[in-house]
Amino acid sequence: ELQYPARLNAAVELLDRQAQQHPERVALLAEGQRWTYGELQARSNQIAHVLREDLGLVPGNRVLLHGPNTPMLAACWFAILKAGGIVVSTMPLLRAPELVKIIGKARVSHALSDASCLDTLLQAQRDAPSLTTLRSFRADGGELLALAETKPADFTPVETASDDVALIAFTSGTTGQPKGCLHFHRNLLAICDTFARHVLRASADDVFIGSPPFAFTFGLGGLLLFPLRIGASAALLENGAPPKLAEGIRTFGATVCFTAPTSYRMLAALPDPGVLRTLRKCVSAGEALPAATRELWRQVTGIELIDGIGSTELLHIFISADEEHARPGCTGQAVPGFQACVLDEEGRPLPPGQPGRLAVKGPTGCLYLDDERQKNYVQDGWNITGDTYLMDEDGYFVYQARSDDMIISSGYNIAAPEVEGALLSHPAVAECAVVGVPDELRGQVVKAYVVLNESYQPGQALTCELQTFVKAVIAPYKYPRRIEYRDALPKTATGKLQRFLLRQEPT
Ligand code: 3SK
Repeated sequence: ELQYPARLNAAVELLDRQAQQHPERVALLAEGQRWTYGELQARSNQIAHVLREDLGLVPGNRVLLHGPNTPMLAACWFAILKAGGIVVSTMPLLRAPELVKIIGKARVSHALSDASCLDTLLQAQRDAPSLTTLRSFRADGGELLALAETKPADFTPVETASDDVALIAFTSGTTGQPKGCLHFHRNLLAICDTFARHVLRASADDVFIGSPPFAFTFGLGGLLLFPLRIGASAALLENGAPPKLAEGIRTFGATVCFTAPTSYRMLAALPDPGVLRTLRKCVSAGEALPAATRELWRQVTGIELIDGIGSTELLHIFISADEEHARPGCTGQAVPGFQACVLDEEGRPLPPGQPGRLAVKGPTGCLYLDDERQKNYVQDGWNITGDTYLMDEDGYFVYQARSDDMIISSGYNIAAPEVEGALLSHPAVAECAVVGVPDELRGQVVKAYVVLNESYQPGQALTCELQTFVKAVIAPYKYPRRIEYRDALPKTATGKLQRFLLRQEPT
């Protein structure tokens, strides 16, 4: 079991300890920037001074952080914790009405924003009376940096308790209603000391890179907390779309990558996969990993993907398998430190092989900010993640669907991701989403929304071909009776498919 001292400030553990041991080591890289641990520590100390002395922050205040992944955003992140504040992280692409909801719900008093998305935040501030104090920053200037540069490079961090709240991470999940997940200082260390330590097993020589913003906790762990915990480096990208990610991997010689399955598919299709040659560990999460994507990545790079499932509620990955223990079609086993099981509707454990509700316990857990959905998520001490899984005899968990993505057609249970996986293994299909739509005869039928690869044309002939193909890959009753072609699919800011939006469309 993980033990942390009662008094603990995660910024001290993650940044100051490393900076003390090796101030000259590179902590963060970005386009035209290279920050050592010493520099990151000094800048975060200066910003902590600004927060306390100029912006009137008192411990417990909630500070909204807004911007793409940059070294300055990272410095602000640690400055807030050092000053005793609580980080309220927001996705850079959010619109003003979404920010207004978050500011109101989290009672945000201060905000620090990258200049590139300041306008949206200023627009939100007009309808967000709690937000009184806002400063912007850029890598090479901005009002925050101008103030910070007048401050000393040392700061005495607030002695927070290990179970003081450090972070409020918002999730829109796949349903569209944002929930604020509270995380303690100790949670920020716990994810480093479970998944990262036991499954990822990176080293101080590694260079981390990836696409998710810090506001998605998959990115926060993978691109900030995990590398800093072990004194490694992180290359930060403002735009993590596959072409930029590939460029970043090449420029920074990245060795550890965190991104989603779709992105791995697109990287694998690059004309010159040689740019990926420095990679040695690749983590996939955020969406179920189709077996075809695992296979493709192995063929192109020789690397076995480390698949994982996590949640914003539990902060990071709780089921996974390292390269040696990976099994195609399985997410993995409970990460050391976590327990996982499959429960029936009454909360009774199901025997191996039977699909049911995934339940997880561990050093992190769901604590929603003022939300009645808390009682659905935590039942009898178990976190009910909303995923349908089965566990095999060896304790490997096999993903079936999000619980609300199970399609019941003519009495058959059909998992949407399985049909998606089959479609994705056809060369015409770039992306797809499968939902159940009402049907008089069968209750529901399987409908697929398909985005085609460039050289393919939609039409009846292709529809028949795809249907026949799926019937040959998985049990024929699961084939999509309806197929609609789209240019793009609806996704959350973190890249998760919003199947609920497709379900809401008239059929
Ligand atoms: O979606 C996931 O699987 C995930 C993974 C790590 C951290 C957070 C999330 C939501």
